[in-house]
Parts: sequence; C-alpha cells; structure tokens
Amino acid sequence: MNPVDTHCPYCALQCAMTLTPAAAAATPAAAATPAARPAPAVRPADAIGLPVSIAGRAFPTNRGGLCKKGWTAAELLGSAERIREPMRRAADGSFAPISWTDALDLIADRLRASRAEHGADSVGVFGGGGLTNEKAYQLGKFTRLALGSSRIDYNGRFCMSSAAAAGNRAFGLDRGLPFRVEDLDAADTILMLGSNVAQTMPPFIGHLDGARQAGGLIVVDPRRTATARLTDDGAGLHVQPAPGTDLVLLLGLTHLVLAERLADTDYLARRTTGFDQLRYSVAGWYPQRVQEHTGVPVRQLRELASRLAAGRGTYIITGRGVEQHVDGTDTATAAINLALVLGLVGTTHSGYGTLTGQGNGQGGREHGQKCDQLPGYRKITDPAARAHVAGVWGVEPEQIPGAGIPAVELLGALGRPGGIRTLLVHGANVVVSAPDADSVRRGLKNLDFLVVCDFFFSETAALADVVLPVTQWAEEEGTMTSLEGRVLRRRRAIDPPAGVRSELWIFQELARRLDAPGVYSADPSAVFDELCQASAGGIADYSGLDYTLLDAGEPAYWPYPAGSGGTPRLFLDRFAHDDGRARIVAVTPRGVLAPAQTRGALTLITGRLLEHYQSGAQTRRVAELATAQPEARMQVHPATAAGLGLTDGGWAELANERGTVRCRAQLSADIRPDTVFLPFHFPADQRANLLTAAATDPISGMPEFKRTAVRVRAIAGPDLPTTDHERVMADA
Ligand SMILES: Nc1nc2c(c(=O)[nH]1)N[C@H]1C(S)=C(S)[C@@H](COP(=O)(O)OP(=O)(O)OC[C@H]3O[C@@H](n4cnc5c(=O)[nH]c(N)nc54)[C@H](O)[C@@H]3O)O[C@H]1N2
Ligand SMILES: Nc1nc2c(c(=O)[nH]1)N[C@H]1C(S)=C(S)[C@@H](COP(=O)(O)OP(=O)(O)OC[C@H]3O[C@@H](n4cnc5c(=O)[nH]c(N)nc54)[C@H](O)[C@@H]3O)O[C@H]1N2
Ligand SMILES: [Mo]
Repeated sequence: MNPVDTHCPYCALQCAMTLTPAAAAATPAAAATPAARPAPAVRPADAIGLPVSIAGRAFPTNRGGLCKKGWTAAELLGSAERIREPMRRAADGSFAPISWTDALDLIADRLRASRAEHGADSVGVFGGGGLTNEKAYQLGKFTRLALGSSRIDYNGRFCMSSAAAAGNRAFGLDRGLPFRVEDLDAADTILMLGSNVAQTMPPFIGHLDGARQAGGLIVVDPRRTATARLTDDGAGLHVQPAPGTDLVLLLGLTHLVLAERLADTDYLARRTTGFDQLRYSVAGWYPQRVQEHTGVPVRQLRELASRLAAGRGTYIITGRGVEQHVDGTDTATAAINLALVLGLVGTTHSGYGTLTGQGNGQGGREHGQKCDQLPGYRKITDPAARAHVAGVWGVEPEQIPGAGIPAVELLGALGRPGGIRTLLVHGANVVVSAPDADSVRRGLKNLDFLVVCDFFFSETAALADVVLPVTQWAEEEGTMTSLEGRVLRRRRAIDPPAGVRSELWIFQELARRLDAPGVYSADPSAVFDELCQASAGGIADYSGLDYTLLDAGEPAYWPYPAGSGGTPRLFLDRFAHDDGRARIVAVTPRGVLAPAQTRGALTLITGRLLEHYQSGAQTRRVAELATAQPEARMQVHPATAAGLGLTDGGWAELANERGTVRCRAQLSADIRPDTVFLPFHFPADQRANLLTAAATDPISGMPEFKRTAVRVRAIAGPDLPTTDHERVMADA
C-alpha cells in the first residue's frame, strides 16, 4: 500500500500527516518539510510493530509539526484493547461476542419496542464532534427519519455551544475562525482568553510568533500555563483573573476603550448596530470596580486597553476557559463587542475567533446532530429549511420531527419515566466528560437498553447492553471541517480488523431493519454528495464541494456554494445578518459575581493536559502517554497547600455536595491561591466531573465546567484499585 495523506485523529487543528502502511514502511516517505516542533519527521512503523508509520506533513496550519498525541496515534489502531467484534452484556455484567446479524437484529427489535411502548422520543441519540461530516450528517438523518425521534444532541454542546451562540447572535453565522490560521502570523497583538494552545494545539503556537516578537501576546488565564509562559521575556503579558470573571474584565476593557476614545467610531457607524446600548451597559464598569471583581490591577487593565487599540493587526481569541460558564455566551459576546468597538472583525489583518476543540467540532455542529438543527446549519424550526431538507431526503416535511433538547437536559432525562428509555451513543464518553457525571452514570444504568459504538471499552461502553466496534481514522474515508472552517479529506490507509464495521454501514443496516423512509448509503462519497445538496442555500453551504476537488488539495473554506471558490475570510464586505451589519448585543453579569464561596471552599477549574485527549478513552491506552500522565493530580498553590496540610505528591480529597475526588496534589505557584485545577481525562473516582454541576448557560445549554466550589483536605493515601481497567470495572 502507498503512503496516504490524511489528518490527525484528535483535535480541530487537524494537523496534516502522511500514513505509510507497515508493509510499505521499510523505506518511509521522507517528510515533505522539517517538523515544526520537537518530533522527528517520521515515526517508523515496522520497527515498533505498528500498522502504519506517521509523518507530519507540510500544511499551512501545522507546518509539518505534530504533538505527542498525533505522533503516537498509530498505537490506537492495533491496540490489544481494541474491540474487534460486537459484544453483548449478559445478566451477570460480563460481555460476550455476538454476531453482527444478531446484534443488529436485537438492536432493531429493542428500538421498535421502545418506540411502540413509550413513543418515538423515548429513543435518544448522543453524537460527537469527532465524527466525520458524513457520519454526523447520517446520524441526524437516521435519528429523525429511521427512529422518528427528536432526541438527538452531542458532546459539542459541552464545547462550542456558547461561542457558537454568540457568533450567530453577533454575526449571523458561526464559523470558529472566520479567517485563516496563518493570518495570525502577521498580527502584532493577540489577546487569548481562556485558551492553553501550547498544550491543546501545540503546533498552533508557531502562529503566535509574530505577536510575541512584537511583544504583543496577551494571555488571560487564572493559571500561568505553558501558553501564559509564552509571554515571558518581553513577549507579552499574562493576566491572571479570578475564574469566571472574564465577562467583567471584558466590560471593563470596553469601558476603557470608550473612555479613552480609542473606539473605531467610523467602523461602528458603518458596520454595526446596537452600539448605543453597549455604551450605556459598560458605563458603570470603571477600572477600580473591575479590579475588585476580577483581581486584575487597574494598571494592567489600562495597559491592556491601550495595547489592543494600538495594535496594527489585532486578534481577540476565546477558548473553553471563558466559554464553559453559565454566562459563557455573554462572555463570548463581550469579547466580540470589544473586537467590534475596536473595528477588528471582517478585515484582512484583524479579527475575533473562537478555537474549536474536537477534530470535527466545526463540521459536527453544521450538519444536523444538534437538537435544533438540520444540515447546512439550518434551523429545524424554519419551514423553508424543513422543506428543502425533506426534498433531499425524499420525505414530507411533516416526517421530520421538531426540535429536541440539548445534551445536559437529554442526559438528565435518561432512564426517567417519560424520558429516554433507549440510547445510542456515537463518539462520546459521557460517564467521564459530562457534568455531574455520577448522575449521568446512574441514568445510563436505569435505561432499558444502551448501545455504544466505539473502538474501546470506554467507561460509557462498559455500561452498554451492546457495544459495536467501529472503524478508526486511518481505516476510513470521509471529511472533517477544521477550526478554520476548511473542509479536509480523511483517507483510508489500512483495512480495519475483520470484525469492525463503519458507522455508515451500521445506519444502513438498522434503517433497513426498521423499514425506514429515505436512503442510507454506506459509501462516504455518496453521503458527502447528499450532505452537500442538503446544505445548499444554508449558512454552511458545501454545495460546490466533492471528493475530487478536495482530493486535489483545493483549500475549501465554507461557505462554498456551487460555482464559488469558497470563503477563506468571512465578513470582509458584510456580516451574515439581513442588514449586513454585526449586532452589538449589550450584556451584563447576571446574578452572583463571586463563586458561591462557602467558608473554606476553593474554586475548582478543570481542563486539559498535553498528553491526554478528552475523557482519555483513547490516550490512556497509548503507553507513552499513559506513562507520562498516569493519574489525575490537583494543581494547588503552595500557600494554600500549606494551610491545608497538603504536600507535593501527597493525597488530597476534593468534595462537594455532588461527589468526591481523591488524587495526589501538585504544588505549583502557577495557580491563584483561591483556585485549584484538575484535568478531566481520568476515570472512576478521579473524574473531575464528579464535582461539576449540571448548571447550564440559559442561551447555549453549555455546562459550567470551569467554576465549581469544592472543599479540599489532606488525606492518607487511599486504598485504590491500581489499573484503569480495575477502576472502571469497580465502577461499572
Ligand atoms: N491535549 C489536549 N488537547 C486538546 C484536547 C484535549 O483533551 N487534550 N481537547 C480538544 C478540545 S475538544 C478542546 S475544546 C480544546 C480546548 O482547549 P483549551 O480551551 O485550550 O483547553 P482547557 O484546558 O479546557 O482550557 C483552557 C484554559 O482555560 C483556563 N481557565 C479555566 N477557567 C477559566 C476562567 O474562568 N477564565 C479564564 N480566562 N481561563 C480559565 C484553564 O486554566 C486552562 O488553562 O482542546 C482540544 N485539544
Ligand atoms: N470537567 C470538564 N469536562 C469537560 C470539559 C472540560 O474542560 N472540563 N470539556 C468538554 C469538552 S470541550 C468536550 S469536547 C467533551 C468531550 O468529551 P467526550 O465526549 O467524552 O470526548 P472523547 O473522550 O473524545 O470521547 C469520544 C469517544 O468516542 C470514541 N470515538 C472517537 N471517534 C469515534 C467515531 O468516529 N465513532 C465512534 N462511534 N466513536 C468514536 C472514542 O474512543 C471515545 O470513547 O468533554 C467535555 N467535558
Ligand atoms: Mo471540546
């Protein structure tokens, strides 16, 4: 087999890589460009018994670089823990193989029964932002038509929903970066709020070099992260506010920009509406008051405001740190407002963007696995959208159910009378990653029937009645839409293990058994063509695209209507609202400003480590990554630790009304003394989400992963089961 050009299985940067199947890897293809970051250019396959070798490939976003996760991804393919045939759980909780025919017959029977007994909406579907566009599209169609259910949503609700809601509200369109990643290279000022790209998208940091050289990288994070350290030595500024106070910080900066007459009044008049309300809403946020709420000194606020206004190429970028809050939509809106007041958005040299997280977090939110949405980023409640999509699907609009319920609400309805009785999971590990995770686990256990498609026995799959093994990135064809809205080809380099199937095939087989209306092709190219047709005329219009064009390497940024050449930069002439203007929506903090501080409580924030991806279902199974980060550790300031009697490497217990986490403490002066940090990649009793609440942003449905009150104390080393497997099984 020949070397195959594709993209990484993990995050939305979608680093370009070349896979060389083992048999052909004896003389590995030389990498086209030097790897941008530490990794050598080619990881040989045969030498270490991997099915493919991986090489970074020249591409504008990663410039040949890969991070540790991408570099070691081949281990997932041949992993001894890979599920290689359908598995059925017996009454005693053990799993035994079952044939594909029996598994699919059983699932179809149970789906029919649930529907007959409890109605179509008793069947729920939970998707993921890692699915290809083809799978995400087909999952939405299958749910609406074959299951007749409105109950579909996905893990992107935990990730992009607040920034998406803010983008839609302000611009009439949500494409994470409305510009190209390489546009950042020329900027002299970049404000990054709540994003730790040095660990979450390592090759991305090359695009910050220009701003660093100009001394203009500004990082806002309650922790001095690897990204914050990029501002050292005159490269910029690290601002360290109290968690959850970014909205006030942004209102304060906007106040200063207006007070010091740094606003672009001409731009505001030409390109926006709503400025008058904004002026009024920020009037009370004078610097001293902002300092009191955020802990950011007035001097720093003033410096920030003047730097942002002085920049000759200025970008404002948000990440999950500011978005995963109950006011995440308003916080992202405040960041957009600041960018609009400075006249940044819709120019060739400046802008606002949010960094989409999952591999297909962008495409996954465009083609219909969101509860309120049809393909092409169409609203499911819009009669014209329903008519168009029904036409493509060959059904009547009335056959498409209405809007469903967002992820946290859907998970809250699991196993309840009148709620979800049967659930299909495609590409999410909610037992680890959903807020208030233990109540989700209980909900899953109360279901009549749970089906999980995965590569591994994830903590969620371990609770399933039937687990179906599916193809991985290097074994399948499809498309992914990256964080810059560029549609990319995922290509098959090797065959999947014999007992593994594609999800498109599974949808086809189940639809046939359910006598579903509509056609369900198992051929990704045919599904993509249908998706393009369904998206035609919508916001995320892909109708000018096909595999031939993508295979030719054409940079394909949506919207890409038939007959166009795509849209690398959005909003240069107009925004997507009918009047062509951006809407400034005045926002103010609602309710309590300080975290619910009970006496002695600390604020827990959660997030990521370089080595692990999300729930860790994949990366905890890669030896090199698991060895580097084998368990959760709580980052805590030495002064706080001293007061609590915690030692570096000693055991700590974090607890609140929802749950308890026990893990080792890691003493570090890089975090605020009032704050502790936990990664959310670990299972069982080290799940950070045992502590987080299911409270959500009222506009987006985004849960608050990044501000939880916890009590912390030192404990003697607990008597823990040692391996992940033992922990998961003890928990299931
Ligand atoms: N290694 C790795 N990379 C990944 C992923 C992964 O799991 N592992 N996941 C991918 C996905 S899906 C996503 S969404 C992205 C996420 O990428 P990021 O947004 O960079 O990731 P996080 O670590 O969740 O959060 C970023 C930072 O927010 C800070 N933070 C927490 N609370 C606050 C707050 O109130 N205010 C401010 N200003 N900052 C705060 C945290 O200290 C943290 O350093 O990463 C993608 N890349
Ligand atoms: N406390 C806390 N919790 C968080 C966050 C946080 O910052 N803090 N971040 C949130 C964010 S931003 C996100 S994106 C979520 C993600 O959280 P999860 O949804 O749990 O994400 P993953 O761990 O990537 O889970 C994907 C699962 O699907 C499998 N999989 C991968 N690709 C495919 C595929 O193509 N088909 C199928 N069927 N399966 C596949 C993987 O093996 C894995 O088991 O977590 C959220 N949870
Ligand atoms: Mo995410």
